[in-house]
Amino acid sequence: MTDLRARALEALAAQTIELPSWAFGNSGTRFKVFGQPGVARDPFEKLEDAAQVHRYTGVAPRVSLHIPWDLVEDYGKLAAHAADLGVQIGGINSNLFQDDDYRLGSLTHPDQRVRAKAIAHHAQCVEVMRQTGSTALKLWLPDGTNYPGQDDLRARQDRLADSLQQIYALLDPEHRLLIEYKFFEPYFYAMDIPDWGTSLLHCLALGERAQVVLDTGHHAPGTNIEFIVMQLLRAGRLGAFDFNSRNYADDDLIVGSADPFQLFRIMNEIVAADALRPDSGVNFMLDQCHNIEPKIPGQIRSVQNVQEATAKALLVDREALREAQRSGDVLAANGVLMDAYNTDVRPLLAELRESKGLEPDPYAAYARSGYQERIARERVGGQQAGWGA
Ligand code: PSV
Ligand code: MN
Ligand code: MN
Repeated sequence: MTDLRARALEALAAQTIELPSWAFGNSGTRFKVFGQPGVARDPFEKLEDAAQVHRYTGVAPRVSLHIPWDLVEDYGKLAAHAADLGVQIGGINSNLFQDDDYRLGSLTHPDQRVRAKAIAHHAQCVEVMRQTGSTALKLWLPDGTNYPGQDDLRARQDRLADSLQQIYALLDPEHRLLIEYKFFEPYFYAMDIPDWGTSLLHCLALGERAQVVLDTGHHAPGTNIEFIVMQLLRAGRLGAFDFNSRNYADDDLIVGSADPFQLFRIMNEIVAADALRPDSGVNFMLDQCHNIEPKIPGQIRSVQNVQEATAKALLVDREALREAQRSGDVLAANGVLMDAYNTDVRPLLAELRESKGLEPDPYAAYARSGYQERIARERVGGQQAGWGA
């Protein structure tokens, strides 16, 4: 157990979690956006807020950008600002879902001119990558159809394959293309990349630097997400997570809030495949919007939830598990997992933070810092996150 604990501490010390810039702007549902005092007014301030999360947790050194939500004139300046704050720019997310031209699709659109426009947007994103030092282009395809017969499902896949090939060709050798899937919304009959299988098929056709993004909120209820994690790891194509929690739809709530056991089961597959290593190629990102809860504490809580699930997964006694599995002892095998899941890992994480010179409780440390009161005083007219902006 002491060995396991020591190894867990070592692995946790190397873990990093990427934050989404859009978690720091005002956001809401299609019904209402609740503004919050002190919310970031531009991408520079979003980075400042993200840096607070890193400051108190010590494990969130990267921030994903969303283009055009995070449009600035000088990306070199934005990257330098990040560096000054002790963080760096992570993945660049493209946006194919807020333009009138995309009513019938973007990369799958029947009209070649619309497809060309959507591809050109990715050229712009690659330029942002070059200027910020980002190495991941993340593409979520919002295309789909609402009615049977609306368009030819197969022709849409062929057009998509061609568009993706053109985007892949834009990348520099150190760049990766991360392709996200989602089973519904904004279209409700057939999404063009509804599932991991479709995403994987496109990635396999493109080449080794194309990988799948698994957003935990993008599956039907009851889906065994850890099975998908295992399968993508097996294929060497799990590029990243978009972590969030889902009760009903694409809820984008704090990861691990509804089902911490699911998060543990996911992290268990990650640890079992030795994919927690910083060089494993799997990027652990958050994709969340904090609608009613304060943004920075919301992200701190999310980071802590991922850390707790990871710590529990690291405490699984793999030897005992293998032995129970080998001997066909169903309940003992399950018991090994449950023992780890039921461990209170908060003292272990407090120890980890103290070893890094951090306060043991990042949430309380941030609350005491006075930062929230300062931004509420100084920032007027906070920015709305992308949705509905
Ligand atoms: C789509 O639902 C998605 O999960 C994609 O990752 C988008 O980029 C993100 O949400 C925006 O919040
Ligand atoms: Mn996502
Ligand atoms: Mn989503």
